[in-house]
Amino acid sequence: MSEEVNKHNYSADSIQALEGMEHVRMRPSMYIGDVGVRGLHHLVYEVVDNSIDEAMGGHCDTIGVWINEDGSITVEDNGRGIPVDLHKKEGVSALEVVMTKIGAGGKFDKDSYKVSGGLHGVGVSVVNALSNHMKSTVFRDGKIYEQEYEKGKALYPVKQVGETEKRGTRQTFYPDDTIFTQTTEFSYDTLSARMRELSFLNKGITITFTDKREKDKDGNFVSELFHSDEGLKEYIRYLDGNREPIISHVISMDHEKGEIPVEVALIYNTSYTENIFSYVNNINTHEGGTHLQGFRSGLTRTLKKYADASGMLDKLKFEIAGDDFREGLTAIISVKVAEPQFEGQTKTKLGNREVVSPVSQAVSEMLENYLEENPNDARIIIQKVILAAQARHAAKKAREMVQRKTVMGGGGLPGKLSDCSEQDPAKCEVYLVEGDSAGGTAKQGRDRNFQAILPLRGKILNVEKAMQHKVFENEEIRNIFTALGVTIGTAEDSKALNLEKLRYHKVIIMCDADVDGSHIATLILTFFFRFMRELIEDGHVYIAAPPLYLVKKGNKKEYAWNDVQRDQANERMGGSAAIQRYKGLGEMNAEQLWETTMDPNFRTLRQVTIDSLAEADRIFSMLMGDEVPPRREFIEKNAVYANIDA
Ligand code: 0RA
Repeated sequence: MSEEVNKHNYSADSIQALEGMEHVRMRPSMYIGDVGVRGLHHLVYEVVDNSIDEAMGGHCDTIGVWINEDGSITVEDNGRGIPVDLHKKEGVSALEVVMTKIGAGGKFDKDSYKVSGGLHGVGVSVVNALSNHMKSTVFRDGKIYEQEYEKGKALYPVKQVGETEKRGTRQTFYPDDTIFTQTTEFSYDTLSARMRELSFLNKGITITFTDKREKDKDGNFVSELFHSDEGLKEYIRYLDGNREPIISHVISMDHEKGEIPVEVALIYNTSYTENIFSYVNNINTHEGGTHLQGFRSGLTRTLKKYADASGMLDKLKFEIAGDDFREGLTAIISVKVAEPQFEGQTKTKLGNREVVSPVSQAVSEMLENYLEENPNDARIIIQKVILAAQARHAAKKAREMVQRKTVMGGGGLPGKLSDCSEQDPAKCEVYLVEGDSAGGTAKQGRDRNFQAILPLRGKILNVEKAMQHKVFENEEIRNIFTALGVTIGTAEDSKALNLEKLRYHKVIIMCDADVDGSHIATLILTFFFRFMRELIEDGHVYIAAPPLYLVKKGNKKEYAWNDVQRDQANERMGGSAAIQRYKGLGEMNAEQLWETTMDPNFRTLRQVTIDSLAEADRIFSMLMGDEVPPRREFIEKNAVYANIDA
């Protein structure tokens, strides 16, 4: 670090910088989306993004990420090291500018893809502002430099603390618990999924991820190494590992050299679902946008042309629609855009028009080559498309039946629904209850002012395995649509969801606390994930948590949700209490069910959230299999405990 910096009026300079930083602390959600679990993990992504940029610039190949023993996070790369020399305009080191000035970003290089929308790319200074403590270590020019911060404020000017052969940057931070009031605990699974995703999206980089809070049975820290040489091609194999491919290869291409770097990979499988994941600058664009549009048009145009020329469509009595080309398709599109315009409700829709045609052309070229070289696979794909078109005709009729009943109220509400009296959807909840008998208990136990009950008969249809028209013909599923007031399909998009008339803002799945119950809950979740995803994304879906035990002695009784609670309750009662293990909701009477599972003042609801669409898709496709344990695991992993009524 240079002499000038020490001589400079150091504190005067930090004041100006602090204004922006204060704003971040005052309005954190403007910068990181929210201050819940999602926002917390976003801090890590922000720091890792900077190292990924350094790697994409060709300056480093390894990134290490640690959750430390004390719960803090460390990210280290072997890049050039953030410059520490004097930043002329600011009068302090460049490192300090990067760390303490909002918008400085650290993007000194013009050739990097900065991200102006979405949630990424807000700059590491935002992480610093939202951390109790942060420490930057730079390995550069044979020296080690260090600077520490508290709530975004530098504690001292950058100092040299030693010598080294290493190059790179290390960042360690402790999220501020006065900002992240819900939790400051990082989830291994959430971070691990993101690191895996990043390694597929940026082939060639090695990312190691280690959780030092935990050791495995051999005494080693839980750790994973992510590295992908084939990028999206490998990503597709990972995502579709539980599905059966119908063609022999993953079709892929990588146009890195163009104005707009485009990477695409796809495969067709035996399923009936369409799975397209799109990314811009490593950000999952949930709402799609121009790159997705380009992909679809390239795919449709090329396959249609091939099918027409093949004569396979000659006997078909109706037109093939865009949807038909995407049944059983799993695809990933990743583009890099210098100045992305993010639109849409969650700012995850790419708006740049100039992206459409390069993507479309790249996809066409890739497919033309593949179809030409693999005529067998080409026939298989076209046959699948024809089957999809035929099924679509059948599905359309079935869907229209749901539509008519829901929109015109023709069929009325399902007979089994016990509605509530409150009309304001924001205040209303509906319990989807496993079985008619538990449904009856819930109906007696509920507060009928705002709680509705819809009993579901046994196992609902596994939508992963069913063709679309079967889904819309299924009575239980039709009842869910009708009861919730949700309709599907518009003139432009046959799968678009209309949530405007959603009758209940809380949709609560209540099943037995056993393996069968979690299976049923998963079937319902699978249905929501495939057919009403926005309902989950908008935070409307919850899982009720019925107790496992009743601990009783004399006129004292306590409920327990796990073995520890059970033993503690027993101890409180002197150790000789009678313990009843609830085998299902049916064993509780109405009052007990209300007290434990339905009373907003007491119950615990687990809100269902989706960290990563790709990961969720992979898990649901895995659940297609007949094994129960993975289903159970899913529910436990993906339902975040949230005491939302407290
Ligand atoms: C701009 C210029 C230089 C390095 C970096 C940025 C840089 C930033 C980060 C953030 C995390 N890791 C990083 N590694 C490097 C150096 C330019 C030069 O040496 O000429």
